[in-house]
Amino acid sequence: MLRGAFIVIEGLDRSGKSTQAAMLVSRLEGANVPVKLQKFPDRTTPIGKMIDAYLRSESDLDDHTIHLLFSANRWELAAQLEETLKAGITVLCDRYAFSGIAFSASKGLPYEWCRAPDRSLPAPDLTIFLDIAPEKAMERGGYGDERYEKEEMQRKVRELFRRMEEEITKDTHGVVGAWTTIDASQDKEAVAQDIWQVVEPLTDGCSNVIRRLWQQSPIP
Ligand code: Z5A
Ligand code: MG
Repeated sequence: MLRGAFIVIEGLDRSGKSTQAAMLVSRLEGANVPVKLQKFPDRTTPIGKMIDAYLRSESDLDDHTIHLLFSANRWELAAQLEETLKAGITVLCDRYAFSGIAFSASKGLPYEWCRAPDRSLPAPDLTIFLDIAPEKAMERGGYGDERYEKEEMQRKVRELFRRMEEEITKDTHGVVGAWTTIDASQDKEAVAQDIWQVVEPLTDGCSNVIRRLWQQSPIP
């Protein structure tokens, strides 16, 4: 039996990640592809609750500490994610390690330091980056009250996502899987159509072993 595909949706705030993730789940289910949606941060776990309190400014944490908590939140769900893939179920993640790097590095933490804790996590087969200008994203009801939801921060985050895209395309850092950038300023249906074009080839499942993020050797 083929394993499920591991697909990640990334992007700036208000780029439509959650909207597109929900639309993609419906489309996959309609095509009889078993799929599990996983959101990061997963605010339901004990670590996720600490992250939630931080994002809502109910607690204050050192920048390094919150970065490691975001990564720990992925690690605590990594084994379950792998099991799901091996059971033949496609996993769709709404944000993943790339958000972790982009947001923490935009606060001034060293890029390589930010990347380190996520090394060896399951690597996605495909990352879909929803690209939108921060000023355009703001028109979608404006940013909310959480930390990071500021135009200047979003601008820096976009630059960091672009750096990752460049490195991944050149394969500078080893395994990351495929990366595709989609214009998220289009209407919802047009974005969904662009996403389906890159996802459809993965709907039969994957025969290759699950790789590890930023590492050359595969998971045994
Ligand atoms: N963070 C981090 O620092 N480190 C990490 O490791 C991780 C995350 C994983 C919370 O994340 C914060 O955590 C986030 C990054 C940081 N901080 N910021 N910024 P989150 O994922 O929980 O954040 P969120 O609150 O869910 O953000 P976003 O708002 O995710 O937006 P979205 O999911 O991309 O957008 P949406 O909810 O689908 O759509 C937003 C609105 O636009 C909504 O009214 C839609 O109806 C509308 N929309 C959607 N698509 C369209 C189109 N195509 N046209 C017009 N309007 C649209
Ligand atoms: Mg969202």
